[in-house]
Amino acid sequence: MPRLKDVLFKKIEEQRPRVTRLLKEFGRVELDRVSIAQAIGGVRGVKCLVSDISYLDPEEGVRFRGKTIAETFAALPRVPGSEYPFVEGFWYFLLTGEVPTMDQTLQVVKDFQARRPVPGYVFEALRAMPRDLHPMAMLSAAVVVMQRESLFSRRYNEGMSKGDLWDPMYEDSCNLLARLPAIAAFIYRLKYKGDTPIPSDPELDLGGDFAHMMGIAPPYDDVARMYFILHSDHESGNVSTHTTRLVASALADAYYSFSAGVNGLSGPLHGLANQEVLRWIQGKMEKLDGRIPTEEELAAYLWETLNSGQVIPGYGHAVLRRTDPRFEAQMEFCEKYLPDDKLYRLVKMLYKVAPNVLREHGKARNPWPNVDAQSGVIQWHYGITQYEYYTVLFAVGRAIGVLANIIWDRALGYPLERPKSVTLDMMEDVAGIR
Ligand code: AMX
Repeated sequence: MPRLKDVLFKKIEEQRPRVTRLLKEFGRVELDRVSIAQAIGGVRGVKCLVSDISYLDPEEGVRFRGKTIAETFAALPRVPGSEYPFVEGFWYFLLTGEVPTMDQTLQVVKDFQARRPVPGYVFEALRAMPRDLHPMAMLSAAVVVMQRESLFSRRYNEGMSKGDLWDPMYEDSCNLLARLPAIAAFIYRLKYKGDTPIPSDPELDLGGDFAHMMGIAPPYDDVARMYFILHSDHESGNVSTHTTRLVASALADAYYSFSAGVNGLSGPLHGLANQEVLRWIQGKMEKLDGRIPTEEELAAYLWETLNSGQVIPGYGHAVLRRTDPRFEAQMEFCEKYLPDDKLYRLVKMLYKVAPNVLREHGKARNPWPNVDAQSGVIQWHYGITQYEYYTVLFAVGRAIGVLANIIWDRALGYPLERPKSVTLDMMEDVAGIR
């Protein structure tokens, strides 16, 4: 049975001539034009990035390698006795575009198990940090400290051909991804459980081992699998993916690049929104001494937040124009496993009330919930009540997508990213007002 790396190389060789032809024969064909509003407005909607890992349709939501979330979950081999697929099989799928068989998946599981041990100095570095440091800062630092292990940097320094760069990028990415769950769980148990790390179980798959190292019983293993897959990729323009690819485009290795992506994810308009959602919801419950508010009370709270100039966390999206299917997938899980959970009932009520309030408010182009609107609720239900930790979970999932992207970036020889900037004077000249 060919290894994942061999299958990937075959795919790379198939794709390379497509890039060469597009560049050579059609390089001057226009994909898009850029307006002043787009230049000032965060490059919204400008088609200028390339990725085959996932695509985000504003009306339909994300497709991983052409498959919707439901199709992805249905197609991939599942962990025996579990309702969700192996994360390792999803990694195979994102990298190659092919749904792996159970045997191919188990081969990756084994490969990842062998890559799993985290160098001891990473844990020592984490222990030396102040315990009240935000866990995202800890994660980012741990990843960059592990840069010492980078094969890509070592082999680049030894001198290697451009066409081979994907190979050590693949090795670094697999090592990093296999180790991230142990690092994330270590941070959790260091910060919130009195420094009581639980060693990895070498027999378990990535999701199962993460639940084990967190010290949380099933079905949290399925929560981990679902959560990591859902958060993996959302095409390439979002801050964490774009940052990782941008940094990697300077031929920085996977450790430097992903650490930078983690920093981007820590912003409240991006990954940190999941901690903000729970903070916001619980703020309301506290005001009501733990009582579930009525719909009217919730609407009034939404207005209070909006009128004080703050955003409603977990609602709106830069690209999506409907309810995020990643929100719906988590809702399905909640309906099955925690339909009576108090916070979940509140999230459901919010889903009923918030879109109308946001529409009436009239600013957000998309009044519907995004992935972050209820992910914290599931984590809270299984005992992770430290909501500042939620974005770390997002980051472990996001690693799958961004690392797949940077392997392909090197495989297809994508160059250093270097968009052009203009001055306000220049824009006024173009607008004819100067
Ligand atoms: N609450 C209040 N106002 C909102 C809003 C929300 N949830 N979503 C958008 N708006 C406002 C914007 O702040 C903007 O106001 P401005 O004109 O005064 O600057 C206006 O509506 C237009 O924004 P937009 O084009 O609809 O969205 P955007 O592309 O500028 O921003 C996003 C997208 C996600 C940053 C924004 O919807 C937001 O701040 N949402 C809340 C935070 C959040 O949930 N982030 C997580 C997103 C998913 C993820 O990356 N994890």
